[in-house]
Amino acid sequence: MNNSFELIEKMADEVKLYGGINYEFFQEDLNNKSPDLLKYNPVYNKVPVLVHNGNPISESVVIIEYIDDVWKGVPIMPNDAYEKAQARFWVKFVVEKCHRAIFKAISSHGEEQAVAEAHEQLQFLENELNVRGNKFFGGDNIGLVDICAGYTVFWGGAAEEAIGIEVVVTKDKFPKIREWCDNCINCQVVKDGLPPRESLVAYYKGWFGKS
Ligand SMILES: N[C@@H](CCC(=O)N[C@@H](CS)C(=O)NCC(=O)O)C(=O)O
Repeated sequence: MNNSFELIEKMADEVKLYGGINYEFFQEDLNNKSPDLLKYNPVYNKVPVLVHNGNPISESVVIIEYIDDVWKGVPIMPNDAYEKAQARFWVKFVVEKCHRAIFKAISSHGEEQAVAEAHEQLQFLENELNVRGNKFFGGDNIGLVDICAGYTVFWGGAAEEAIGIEVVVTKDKFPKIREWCDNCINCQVVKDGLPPRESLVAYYKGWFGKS
């Protein structure tokens, strides 16, 4: 592993899935980016970046797939080619549609139209989880879609709590999503990698001006 910059918080969970892999975590100050971040991710200048054997790898999903390719211990991707394609499809959907819509609904403090748009996207996810009927998206073990849905599963809920609304992932409207969120949050490797919920809620209170 290299010197002053490596894995960001998101990646800690993923790496921990493989328990026993040695890694160093470097917290990046995004208001004062380190020379290493600019060197390792010159295209986007963003975290996360994984540096392995001196080689930088950027973009969360690319990093997760790389980890899955290199450390075979606990598979994150399905073996079957069609299931793998499905996992990639739903990751793209969750990141590009759900996360954006949820963020818009929360940052508008629950504005009606924004919430309706978020609900529209989440309904697709609810239906898919219902059809699959698994503990995690792909089966009994946490996988790519569960990991990439972190914002929906954990961060979004903390942000809602910070501004005192419960509009997006409600039990009444989306019971399957709620159950899935709870399964993910209660998974030990996720618990170990997450920051304390109170500190996240406080962070969002500051961000949304409700402190
Ligand atoms: N598509 C990227 C997004 C990464 C991203 O947005 N990182 C944020 C922090 S969560 C960042 O580094 N922001 C700093 C900036 O935009 O200057 C990924 O999935 O890795």
